[in-house]
Amino acid sequence: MLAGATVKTTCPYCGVGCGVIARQNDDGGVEISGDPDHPANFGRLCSKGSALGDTFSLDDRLLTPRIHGQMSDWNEAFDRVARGFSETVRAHGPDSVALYVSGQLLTEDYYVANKLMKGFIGSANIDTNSRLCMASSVAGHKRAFGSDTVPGAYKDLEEADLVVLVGSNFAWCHPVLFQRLAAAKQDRGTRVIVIDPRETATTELADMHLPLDPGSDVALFNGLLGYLAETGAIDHAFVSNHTEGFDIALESAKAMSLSGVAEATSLDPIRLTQFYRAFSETKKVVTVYSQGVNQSSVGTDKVNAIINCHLATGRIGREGMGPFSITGQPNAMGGREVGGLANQLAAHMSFEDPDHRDIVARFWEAPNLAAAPGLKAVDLFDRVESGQIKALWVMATNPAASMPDADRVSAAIKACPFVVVSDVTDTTKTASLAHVLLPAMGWGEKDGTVTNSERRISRQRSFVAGAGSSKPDWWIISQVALRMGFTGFSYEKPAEIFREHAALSAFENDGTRDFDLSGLKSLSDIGYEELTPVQWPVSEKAEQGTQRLFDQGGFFTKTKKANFVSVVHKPPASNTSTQYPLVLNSGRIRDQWHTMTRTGQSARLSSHIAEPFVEVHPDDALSFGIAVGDVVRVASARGSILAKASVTARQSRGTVFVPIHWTAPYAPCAEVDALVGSNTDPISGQPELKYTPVRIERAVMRWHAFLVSDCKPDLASFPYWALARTKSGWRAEVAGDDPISSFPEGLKGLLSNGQSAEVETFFYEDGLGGGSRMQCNAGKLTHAVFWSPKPVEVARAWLVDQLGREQDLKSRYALLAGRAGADQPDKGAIVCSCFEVGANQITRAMRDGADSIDAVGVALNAGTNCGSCRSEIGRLLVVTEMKEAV
Ligand SMILES: Nc1nc2c(c(=O)[nH]1)N[C@H]1C(S)=C(S)[C@@H](COP(=O)(O)OP(=O)(O)OC[C@H]3O[C@@H](n4cnc5c(=O)[nH]c(N)nc54)[C@H](O)[C@@H]3O)O[C@H]1N2
Ligand SMILES: Nc1nc2c(c(=O)[nH]1)N[C@H]1C(S)=C(S)[C@@H](COP(=O)(O)OP(=O)(O)OC[C@H]3O[C@@H](n4cnc5c(=O)[nH]c(N)nc54)[C@H](O)[C@@H]3O)O[C@H]1N2
Ligand code: SF4
Ligand SMILES: [Mo]
Repeated sequence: MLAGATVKTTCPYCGVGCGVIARQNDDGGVEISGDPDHPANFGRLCSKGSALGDTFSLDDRLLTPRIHGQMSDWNEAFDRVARGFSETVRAHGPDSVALYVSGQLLTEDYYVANKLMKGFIGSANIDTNSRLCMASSVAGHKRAFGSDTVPGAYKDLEEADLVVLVGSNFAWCHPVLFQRLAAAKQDRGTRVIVIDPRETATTELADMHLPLDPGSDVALFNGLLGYLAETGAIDHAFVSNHTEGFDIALESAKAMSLSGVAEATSLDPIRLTQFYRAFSETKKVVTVYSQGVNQSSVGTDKVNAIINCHLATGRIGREGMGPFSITGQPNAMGGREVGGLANQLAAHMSFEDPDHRDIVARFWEAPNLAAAPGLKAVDLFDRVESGQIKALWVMATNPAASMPDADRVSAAIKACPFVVVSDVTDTTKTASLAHVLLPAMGWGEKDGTVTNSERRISRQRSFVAGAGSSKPDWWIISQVALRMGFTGFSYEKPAEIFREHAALSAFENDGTRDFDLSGLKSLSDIGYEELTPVQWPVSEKAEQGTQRLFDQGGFFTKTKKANFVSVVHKPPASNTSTQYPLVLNSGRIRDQWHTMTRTGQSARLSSHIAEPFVEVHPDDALSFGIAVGDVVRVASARGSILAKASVTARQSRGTVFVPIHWTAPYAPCAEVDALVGSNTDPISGQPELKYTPVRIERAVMRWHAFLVSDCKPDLASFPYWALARTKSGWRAEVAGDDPISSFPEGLKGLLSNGQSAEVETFFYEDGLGGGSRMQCNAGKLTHAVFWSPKPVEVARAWLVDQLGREQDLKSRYALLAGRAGADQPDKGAIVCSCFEVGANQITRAMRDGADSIDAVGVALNAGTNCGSCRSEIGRLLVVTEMKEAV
């Protein structure tokens, strides 16, 4: 791309699928802005999207193929992979090999992977991290609609009068949609109800928050169905014309009385009735749901309990109405379209239907189409462990860290005779276990399509050359397929693959299958290049795509009617006990993405929350002897982790929350999936990632330290450490359990020996076992270490800013004390990562009269770019007002 040139593409993070414009700077960097024409975001971006330009560093990139850790080339790597897979299949049959892929692949990559495995190798042992993410929604959709169809569109969130968010931290996980909802609320007074066991940034927008007991959503929505029937809110015409099974579903819903629901959910019956009334009386309701629903041993039932209420009221596929499963990854939806899940065939066809198997086999000219569904993720890794799967290829996901029972999964991968990993980096735990490591092109380099939560297909376009010898995933898979001797993989460009995918969706379809891209099957190369975002189905009847489905019925069951599914409340698969009395919930934070391979590269994004934490209710903190800032050991029947205590009444009593992001290489001690067990939903196979019985205790640490350094410190020897990038180096939190009398022995290696005349070291000890030590080179700060027997209290954001700066005598005193002088007040923890505005600055502005989120924006710019921090600013406003009222 030439300086000044722009390319339109899409964001590689969440399932909102925002349009992005990448512009080449004169200095070789890339400037990112929101695409005003993209219908997902109309120009908006969240903090992660805005910081995409920070993630092009080659620091951690995998640049060449590696075999057993040695640099290699593509020719040798392809031979190895093709031979490894062919020989295993020959000796042990097709089911002895497996692919584990990801919603972060493009549709074209995904299509080829699925075709290779199901059509040519002849096994359906290809599953995806979407099993951990969307599988319950897929299963719930298929039970209700006969197809995996999301009926509505984003616009519905703006046209609804009530939006119910169930198990979704919308503000942090789908920030641009959250902003669209917040704007609609301001414009038309949309009511927002949040159903989540804990208070989150999302509950800031809510008119009502129902902190139900974890796992009790089926009881809540069954109660709603009963209430709708009692209050005459049923749309009898819709129910009788377009659905089946209403009476039985209603009967099982009514089996639990209102007081029974109140008991099962621990919600106040008055609040319950208020929610039910709001739902019953409001026609335009959208119910958005995500991982608090899906990641459960009753996830599929939760999905159907929600859909039942929308079918009963006929509120589906109409303006401002519908159940809305929001996807997590950028291409979770595309993966479902190509049949990336082990129990699906391509193009939304199913193994159970012999005609579908026949259609796919003829279309692909597949010699060996898999006859039955393959293994779902948890079972798949069990078979790796038991040795039945002997060759495994992992693409664009990090199962050694993100699967439940991660340590077991990791040991299983380690023991697997042949492991191939395709990734953009070699720093992940899974990559470290690969025999053959293949460098894939990443975002900005690769080219293809993705589908977002509202079925909208958009192009991801390349605008920089691939780093090193990296190649697109579709090409890597095709080359291996060709070397395994299969025909049908001579693709030269993604457009060809897309046309084939579209043609398969249209093949002998005639309106019998929801997924239909017949209108795109003859797209020219130029048409593909210029493709503008479009919602499927795209057919002759709907050339411009389809915004909504099912308002007039037309479901994809045999009878064309939707099914009510009768569901009953069941408690989660595991129980708390005296040994493990608390429930561990896990999820996301605003500025990190999964195992941090991309977002961890950005200093801006790392400034929001820089270490792993465990959120504990104050009463639980008291009974388990935990104070803010303690290092806490969280232990389950599977293992234990360490994280910093965050004590807050936003967490409900009896539950704790740990974010999923910290794993190797940023904080290996805090990998939450080391704790989570592998219970799954019996229908979808999705693991119960939100409900693990645990206990917590204060981990005895003899000292704590905070440090900033201009080079990456090696902290591997400490029991607790968390590393984060800063603008001019690194920051870290460390704790040790060895006794110390002064500067912790293990940290000494961080400071250079001071050989050079330019290096000066200065230090301070407080006589109580704490102190600080600094180093400057040529007058500029290169290292600062603070230690103390207690959690270290210093002005972290300010210290991070001092790194690399010239220090005079006066500032050195301030540095040693870890406190900014009065002339340079400490910003406090960063809230707005776009303008690097901290909590202290915001509260000061509030005391000086800024009395609204917008007024804070005027004073400090905070919240005026991407807006992702607006709910946290709102929260500070409440806290500040409360303090002032006291
Ligand atoms: N910043 C950021 N955004 C992301 C991602 C990221 O890594 N970082 N990842 C993306 C991906 S892949 C996904 S899947 C999505 C996930 O998006 P979300 O599903 O919104 O995120 P989570 O934090 O996993 O969980 C959502 C909420 O479910 C609640 N919950 C737990 N148990 C229950 C329950 O029993 N009932 C109910 N009703 N709620 C419960 C949790 O308290 C939590 O607040 O986010 C996407 N967006
Ligand atoms: N306890 C608990 N566990 C969870 C969850 C939870 O809420 N709680 N959530 C689950 C969910 S919903 C999800 S989606 C998963 C996410 O878990 P993972 O999929 O394991 O997470 P990522 O860190 O995003 O892994 C993606 C990998 O793909 C690489 N990559 C990026 N782009 C490309 C590319 O173009 N090609 C290739 N080949 N590689 C690429 C990245 O470097 C990274 O290593 O975690 C699941 N695990
Ligand atoms: S909401 Fe943020 S992370 Fe999600 S697609 Fe849009 S810019 Fe990317
Ligand atoms: Mo996900």
